[in-house]
Amino acid sequence: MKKNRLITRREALITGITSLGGLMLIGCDQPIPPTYGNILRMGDALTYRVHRALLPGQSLVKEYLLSDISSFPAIGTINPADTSKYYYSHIYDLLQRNTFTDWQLTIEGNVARPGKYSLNQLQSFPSKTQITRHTCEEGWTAIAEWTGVPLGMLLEYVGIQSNARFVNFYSYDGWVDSIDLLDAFHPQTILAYGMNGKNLSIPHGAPLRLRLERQIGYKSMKYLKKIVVSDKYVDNGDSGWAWYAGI
Ligand SMILES: Nc1nc2c(c(=O)[nH]1)N[C@H]1C(S)=C(S)[C@@H](COP(=O)(O)O)O[C@H]1N2
Ligand SMILES: [Mo]
Repeated sequence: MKKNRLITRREALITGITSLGGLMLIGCDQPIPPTYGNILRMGDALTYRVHRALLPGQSLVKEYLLSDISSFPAIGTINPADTSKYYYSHIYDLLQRNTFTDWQLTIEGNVARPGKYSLNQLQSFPSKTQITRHTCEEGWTAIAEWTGVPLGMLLEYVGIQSNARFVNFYSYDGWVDSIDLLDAFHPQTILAYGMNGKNLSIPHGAPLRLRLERQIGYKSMKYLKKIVVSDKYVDNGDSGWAWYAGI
């Protein structure tokens, strides 16, 4: 893989995006994921390279028809306000009691306009609706319609800075995870507040979750609390789940 071919693809990807700095592949003959060198993350390097090198950066996942929508189980945390669980969040409990009127997404880090954004504010951005297939690492898949704000649009709005390389996510049930800017600016990467034409329900991550359509289900974080744009990535530790899990 030669530099000029990667750059050509990258230029194609960033058409229309002005402030994408620090994409990690620039200047590398072989793309490597940031988890490279961690023995428990060895699988990342292979899948990441294959996806990044063989597929065009902006390839889209298939979108389905309304008639394809299936039943959809809720997996992992299904309510951070459950007092019997180790991940119980008192703040989430209060927010939920008030139907998330006081909920705000914190956005900070390498952005010109850090701040807190209410659901109303996020819903005032142009929205994107997509019907996609979710694939869980446990072996099931399901199809749903998701509506939300494209993450790339939000990052543009808050003024992502040129030293940014990753978007780090924090949830009310204590999850931390991150994605690179290629995935963050992918047109199907959205922060979803709607599912199948209704407000996102609590089991599915209310009031806001990530939909990261080109990676496996656990990367689509539910119950979003905070986003930190950074030149560093946060990781969920050695959970045994790959950081990069392309599908
Ligand atoms: N915050 C948070 N996000 C999460 C999870 C979770 O437990 N907590 N589970 C993940 C897993 S493994 C999957 S398959 C999907 C499930 O989404 P669903 O509950 O809407 O089916 O959410 C992912 N995001
Ligand atoms: Mo999953």
